[in-house]
Amino acid sequence: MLRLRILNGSNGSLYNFSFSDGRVFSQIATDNSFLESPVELTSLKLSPSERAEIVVDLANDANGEVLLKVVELIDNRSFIALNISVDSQAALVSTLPSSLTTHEVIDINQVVRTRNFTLEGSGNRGNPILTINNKAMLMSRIDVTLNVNELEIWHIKNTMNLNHNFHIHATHFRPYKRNGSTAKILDNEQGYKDCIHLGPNETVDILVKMLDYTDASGKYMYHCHYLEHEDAGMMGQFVVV
Ligand SMILES: [Cu+2]
Repeated sequence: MLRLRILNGSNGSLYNFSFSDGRVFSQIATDNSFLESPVELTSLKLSPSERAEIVVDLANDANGEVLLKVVELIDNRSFIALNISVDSQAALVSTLPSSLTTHEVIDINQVVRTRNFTLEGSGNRGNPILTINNKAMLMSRIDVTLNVNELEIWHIKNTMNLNHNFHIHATHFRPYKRNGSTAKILDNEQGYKDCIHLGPNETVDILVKMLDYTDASGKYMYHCHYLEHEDAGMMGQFVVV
């Protein structure tokens, strides 16, 4: 078995990873934590800055090659990300534990408030203006002040016919709902993350609780992690007090 940590380190590509022979693999961790148990997949979608850890069984590949393939979902390019040469040692079988960790059970009744973050666009292709709550990033402005240890729902709405994601500095969060439904949070998103994908016109609810970093002058960012979008203004700043 081989354990791989995969990062979409691109500026603005939505990547779908799979093995060239379509084999099943197991995702064991998200951006920030183990999943409670391995999730079996044949493909894995990651937007810019999202990470995943996977385990692939190479028991039948001794002295062969296994290719990890990427399809870029926005413009449909594809390429080989990794060419794995398997020796007889790497092909040895080991067993993946069925239980990897236990996540804190979050009591929704403890939610203190819901904040809305609306991702919007105006301008034109040559001069796009991308905003969160109708404001483009401004270094001198603090958009949100959070109280430490308070559980919040952040309701993020993508109003555009375009892919975005939402990344928060200084913390990690738990995905809660997609398009209003807890069931639409995928099995491989059921852990701690710091970036979540929003397809065109999707909404995502996440559970946020700051545990540290209290400093009224210490600014942190939240932003879309598609580079050209954050550059065009889709970013805000928060402090924790
Ligand atoms: Cu974006």
